Amino acid sequence: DTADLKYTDILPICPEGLPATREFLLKVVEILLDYIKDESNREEKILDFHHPADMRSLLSLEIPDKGVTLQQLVDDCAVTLKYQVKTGHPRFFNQLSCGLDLVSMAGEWLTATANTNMFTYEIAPVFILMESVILEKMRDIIGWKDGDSILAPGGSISNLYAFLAARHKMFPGYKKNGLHSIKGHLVMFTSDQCHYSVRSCAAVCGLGTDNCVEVPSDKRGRMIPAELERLVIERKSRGDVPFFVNCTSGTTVLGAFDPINEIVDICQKYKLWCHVDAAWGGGLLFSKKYRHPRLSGIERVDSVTWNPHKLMGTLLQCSTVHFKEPGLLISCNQMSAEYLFMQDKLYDVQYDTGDKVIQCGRHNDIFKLWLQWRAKGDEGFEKLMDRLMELSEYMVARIKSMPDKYYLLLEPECVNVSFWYIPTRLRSMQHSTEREAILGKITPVLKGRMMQAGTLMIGYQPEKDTPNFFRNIISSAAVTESDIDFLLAELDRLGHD
Ligand code: ABU
Repeated sequence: DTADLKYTDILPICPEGLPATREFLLKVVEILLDYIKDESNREEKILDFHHPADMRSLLSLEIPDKGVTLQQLVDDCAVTLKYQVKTGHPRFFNQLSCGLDLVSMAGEWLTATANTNMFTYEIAPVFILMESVILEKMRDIIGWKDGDSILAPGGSISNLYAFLAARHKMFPGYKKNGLHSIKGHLVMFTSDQCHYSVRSCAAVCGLGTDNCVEVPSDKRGRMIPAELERLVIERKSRGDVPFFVNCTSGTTVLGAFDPINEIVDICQKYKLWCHVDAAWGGGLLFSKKYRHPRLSGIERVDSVTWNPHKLMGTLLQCSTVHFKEPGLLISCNQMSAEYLFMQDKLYDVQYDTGDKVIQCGRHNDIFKLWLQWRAKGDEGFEKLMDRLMELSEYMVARIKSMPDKYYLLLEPECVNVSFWYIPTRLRSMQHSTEREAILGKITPVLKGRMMQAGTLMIGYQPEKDTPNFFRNIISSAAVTESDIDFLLAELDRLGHD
């Protein structure tokens, strides 16, 4: 019984502690399994919302002077999950990463148990080889026979790696001489719908956000290539040095795909690096039905960010960045730390991948993806992509069938469905900027009601001149048509007044 036992009674401190260790961990696993059971039960709420001060009073968060018992730790685990938002619930449509892939989760459990660092083959031989195999496969799906890749802690950092490699390619002296090696002001370009991490590259890498030029997008949120060319010419005429274009495949809010081929043509004409941020839309590369035309031309670009933790449902976090040119990552980022990356090791030190990155400690994000991919095969991911898109099309059709209650903002290219719910009192009002302004105020109120009820979660945001609207995401394998029917009926129940 773990009732009176403490951490000193289990491994590794207590050599005879195997039975207590087993009992403690099995109790924790029971709690996790109960959570998984509840999460997949549509009768269960997604969340039990409390404001921060109230939540604080429901929890015992203080760290005591003397450690608590193992039983208390088990209880702590249960309380933690009691108040956690169930992101794997079939009615959680709030973020780009939704759902709980159980094979990937099993991988994460193993990863935690192995508890190793991904910087050297020496201490992570199997995981390093898995990384090599999976990243090569992803490059092959992009359309490259060669190149190099790395897993990074999130899409924003993956985009930063692309920026750094592009600058290194154009100004190899920057690594040693810094700013002095660059004559003129570097300028980068991205659409006004891009993820904010692209602008962040300009801020953290010394360009300044004024030199991250926002290219206008069309009504569906896709970059307008003619505008890109106009802005490149304009900046060149000022004496600036354009060097990097970010093209988004699956924008965060609208799910738009910038036209890659047309953008690559411009990049080649003006000798600019072309990066594709496919953190969100990259999963559609698996789908014969949806890959084209959305991602057509991706094989022509210089680098690609692609996050398996989004559409592919790999557990958070799992982000990858890929380069067409081999050798660039190591050349750009290598610091040759002598205590870690000795060149006279027993094995081929090219497998010490930690010297390709700007961090030192590197979490193992590969095993959960490898295990999940083994389970699904390429075919399983293709089926998942097609199913998520099919469900989104179903939702769009249902919304269109009730024009008095719902207003669809645009035909989506991905699983982002952007819409307003229209309460009864506004249904007879002509759709106009005045009605949009009112709907923009109603949307957060309705979101608040959803969270209080705990039955549904959908994200909302404003976008340029468009006031707040809902952005519904279907990226969980748990979702069915009946959940979409429920979503629409529940919005009507919560918001009809
Ligand atoms: N990195 C983008 C995630 C944003 C979202 O889930 O809405």
